[in-house]
Amino acid sequence: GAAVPSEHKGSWTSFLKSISTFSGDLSSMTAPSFILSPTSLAEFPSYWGEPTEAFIAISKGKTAEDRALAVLAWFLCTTKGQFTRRETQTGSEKKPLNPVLGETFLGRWDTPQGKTELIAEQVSHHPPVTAYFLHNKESRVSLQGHCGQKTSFSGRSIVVKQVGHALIRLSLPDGGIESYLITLPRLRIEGLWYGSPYIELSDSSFIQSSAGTHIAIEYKGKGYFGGKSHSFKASVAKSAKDISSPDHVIEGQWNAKSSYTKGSHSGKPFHDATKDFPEIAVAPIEEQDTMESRRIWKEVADGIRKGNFEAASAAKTKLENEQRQKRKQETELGKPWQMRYFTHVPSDADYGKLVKQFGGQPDEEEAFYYKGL
Ligand code: HCR
Repeated sequence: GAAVPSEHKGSWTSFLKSISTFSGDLSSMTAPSFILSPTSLAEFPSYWGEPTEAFIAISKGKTAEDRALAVLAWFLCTTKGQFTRRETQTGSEKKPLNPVLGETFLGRWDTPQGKTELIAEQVSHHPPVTAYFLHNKESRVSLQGHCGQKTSFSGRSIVVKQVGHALIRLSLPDGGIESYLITLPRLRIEGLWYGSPYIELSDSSFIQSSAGTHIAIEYKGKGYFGGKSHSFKASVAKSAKDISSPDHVIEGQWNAKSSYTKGSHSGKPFHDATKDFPEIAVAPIEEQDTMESRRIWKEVADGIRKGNFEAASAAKTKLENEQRQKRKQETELGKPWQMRYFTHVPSDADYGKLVKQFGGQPDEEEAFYYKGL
């Protein structure tokens, strides 16, 4: 990776010092300008939709196991964008813009199988929480979820716990609904001391189907499972209690390729994320609503892109003041801000049921349900 440019060495060192004693909300942290991204965190849910064909293919599975494997293949395909896109595009992970309350990100992918639509809304500012809904009507598959982050510092890296979960819902031809709980992996931001941060995944995450199928995914970096970075091992079993003798094991690199290493398909390829997936199509900024992400951040983003950090910072200060003003007014009028597209559910029953099926820790019971259906 690129080393810290000499003119930035001082600011990077003091940034590292400040994060080493920091715990909580990374978004509130002032980072040196060369590490700033012109993209708002509100756009990140679009990574879930980029492997559009794999998302739609979930509905094509004939058996519950086929569908669970399709959910896993789609999930793995999304991780490449989620955790490596900024690094592959710019040489290092970057600090995204912290969305304002009520900021939205809307877009779609058009494919021969119909339109796949994304609706994302920033439902909390401090700490940042983004709620999202992705759906393809024709194939009757949807994804609903939310994500916040808890960060801490450990040794040489920042550890980010993703707070939230995602649920796939699929209408079956017989009228029933199958759901899949997707828990979110833990991230480590590495490479900080070299000034070129990148993401590695650690520990494990799970996919639990309402039909019983349980998938446990273990993540390892360089030096484990075959030595490569971004490695994983997924075990697929009929139910959580059978996970120690899985029907399938799949191993490989989540950002690239994997194959079956145990079970009836052993030796066959599994997922392939080596080609680039199509990015979301978004309305031109002039046609966007005033709360849409790229419209809100236009001046700040232009400043960052052109390296005019004074302009970016002035535009950001203006935006922050406007936001403070809005919140103050709402308090004075006794009219608190309301979500536009989502409803807050303090304890999500679907989540509770699926967590119980695999004996997971029900620590993120809240959910945000899309209002539009
Ligand atoms: C941790 C992170 C902000 C959150 C990003 C999340 C967790 C958001 C939800 C997506 O579905 C998945 C996802 C992917 C990103 O990899 C992750 C970001 C990576 C870095 C960023 C920090 C706030 C930036 C800190 C500044 C650094 C570069 C030192």
